[in-house]
Amino acid sequence: MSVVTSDSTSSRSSQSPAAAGWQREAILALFALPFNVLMTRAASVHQANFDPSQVQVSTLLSIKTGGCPEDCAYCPQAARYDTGLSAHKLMSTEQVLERAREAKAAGATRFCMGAAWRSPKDREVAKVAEMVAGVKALGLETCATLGMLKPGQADALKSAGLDYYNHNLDTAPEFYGEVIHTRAFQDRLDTLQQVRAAGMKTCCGGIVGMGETREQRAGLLQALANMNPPPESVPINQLVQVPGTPLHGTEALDPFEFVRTVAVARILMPQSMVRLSAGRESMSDELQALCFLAGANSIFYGEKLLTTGNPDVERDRALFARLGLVPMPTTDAPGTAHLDLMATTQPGDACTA
Ligand code: SAM
Ligand code: DTB
Ligand code: SF4
Repeated sequence: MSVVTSDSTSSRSSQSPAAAGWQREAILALFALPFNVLMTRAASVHQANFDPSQVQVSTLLSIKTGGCPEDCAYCPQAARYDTGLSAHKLMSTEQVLERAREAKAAGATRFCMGAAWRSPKDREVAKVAEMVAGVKALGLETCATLGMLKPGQADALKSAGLDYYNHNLDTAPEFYGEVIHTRAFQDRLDTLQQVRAAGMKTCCGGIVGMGETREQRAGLLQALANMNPPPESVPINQLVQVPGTPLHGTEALDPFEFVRTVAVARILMPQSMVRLSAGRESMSDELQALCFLAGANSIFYGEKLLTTGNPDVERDRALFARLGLVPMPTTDAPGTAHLDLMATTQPGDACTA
């Protein structure tokens, strides 16, 4: 019996990106490591860059739901798919602030506002900017995901106090055309460029479990890691399969392959927050624990993502307690976040974003 004592990626050339960035072969070699070797590697990268007991906690709110003209094959909010979703127009600022206050009381430090737009109009950006300013004034970090941005819009959001803009690559450039036809991969890079130019941090990741190959998962991570600089926040979503969307019925991804994807993301982007994002509701506590060990250090917290379910806050509080995890203080005000996720809650005080 042979014993694995080293691996093919331990050479300097493949362990860190060359000037040209991460190469696909080096990333695939990481994916191919024995599971325990990959986990050990990812955990040590995590530990070298973060306190591994800390997990950043964000809450999502859909501020404008459904009726989207795009054709993203995974998305329940695309108007062209019959998913039974009830659409709603842009919420009022006061409604949004009420939800942000609830999120803060439940222990979130970042509040992310999502809108089912292809690209917002300037007057819509002005309304969101008002919400951003109000959420920021509550002492929360702010994030928004509104679709593609036109020149000037990123600046308006930054001026209002937006910390992060979420805009995902979603998948590898070579698989992208099988998932989305109404806008190009390059459009996404262009929006991200505007976000950077406005001085905001980027939250950018993708979805796995859409029928892509391992090579394509590596391609997504390659595109993310080779951004200069890489995104500060990297959401790794597992496809939430919604009846009526074209991807409903896609063969499920092996959970260990999902964990491998998280681990490789951690190794490629050592200083980014890697978010265990959509898909947690269907994951066991044990699987989530493996993802945290692999270097995930951020979650969405609250019973709902945008339109689909997320673990309820009681389950997450219990999970944090079982694993000895604690909420990460915000970078803006270190040490000020006292997120008593383990506290007993009263009915109705949980974030229902
Ligand atoms: N409309 C904007 C856009 O597409 O950029 C913002 C909202 S959109 C719903 C934000 C992200 O949610 C998508 O880029 C995708 O990565 C993720 N998402 C949407 N539906 C999903 C699903 N069923 N499973 C996992 N992630 C999903
Ligand atoms: C991200 O990467 N995942 C979040 C957030 N960014 C906006 C959205 C997940 C959406 C899952 C499907 C839904 O709830 O509609
Ligand atoms: Fe629209 Fe965004 Fe959903 Fe695509 S992912 S259909 S752009 S809401």
